Amino acid sequence: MAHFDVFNGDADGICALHQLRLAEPCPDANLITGFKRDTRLLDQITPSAEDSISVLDISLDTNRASLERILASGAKVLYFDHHFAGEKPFAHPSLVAHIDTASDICTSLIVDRWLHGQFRLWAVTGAFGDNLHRSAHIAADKLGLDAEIRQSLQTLGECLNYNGYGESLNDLWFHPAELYEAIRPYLIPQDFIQEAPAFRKLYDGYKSDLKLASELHAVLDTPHAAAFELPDAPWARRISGILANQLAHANPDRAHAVLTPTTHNTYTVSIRSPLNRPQGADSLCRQFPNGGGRAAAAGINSLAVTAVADLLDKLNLHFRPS
Ligand SMILES: [Mn+2]
Repeated sequence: MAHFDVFNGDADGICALHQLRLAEPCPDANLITGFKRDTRLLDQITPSAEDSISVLDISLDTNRASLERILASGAKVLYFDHHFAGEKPFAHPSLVAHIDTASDICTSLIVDRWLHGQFRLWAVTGAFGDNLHRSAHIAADKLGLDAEIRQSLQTLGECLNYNGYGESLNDLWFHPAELYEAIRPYLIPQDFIQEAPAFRKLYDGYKSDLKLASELHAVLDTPHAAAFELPDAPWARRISGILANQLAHANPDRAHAVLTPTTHNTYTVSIRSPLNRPQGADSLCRQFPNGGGRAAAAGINSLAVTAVADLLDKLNLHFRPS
């Protein structure tokens, strides 16, 4: 009888699993995770009928075929998530699913609800990591946390989230399973922050990557839109996911593009609409092959080098105030 814990390797996935395992320890669980964009994790397991699986923070829609296969084997599945779950509802007698796709909810908050707030400090951390600041503060209000603790949980959430970004596991400071295991002994995040060498390493790495990013020159720089091209380096691939958010918060009236080179001679592109006018990122990205996303945050998976000039022109026009 084996148990599998399958979780997204970002802050939300790690903090969701940690809450669940503080409530129901399962020290022998097999950990299945990956870097943040590696979300087809259920493909990796072939359980038998007596086995059980907990799944956290990966889309049911993306994993539907493997979930059907796993349930057909007779295994039991407990599923927590906030990503798109597909047009058709999914039900099976061996599946217990807690899925809520509201825009102000993340998986750590869904698990917090299920556990009646028993380990809420970790839910606050996960919500900050998923960039849900309002929801994180609402949960922090219920605990009566002061500003200093909120700030440290926000920093931890950002550091855990940052560790999930890269083109492959080689870019990361920690394999997400290793990071989860470093967190596992800690009942409260403040102790992890103060005592764990893993936190120190992550925090120092985050600060040093951010400093390198702050030295970049914009390839487009207007009052309403800016674009930055990162070099082909591990630090750049690690910081790419965070950089667009940081830029958006620092310049809330400006749209931002961050271009990250891939090993296939193309760019992955993150677009953020201006925070104060969070519309248009998706419609801009859909003008390019492999482009899509949400109104406030969208991206292009594989932009040809020859299409960069066109993207910068369109970015500038698209967000020009009318
Ligand atoms: Mn999440």
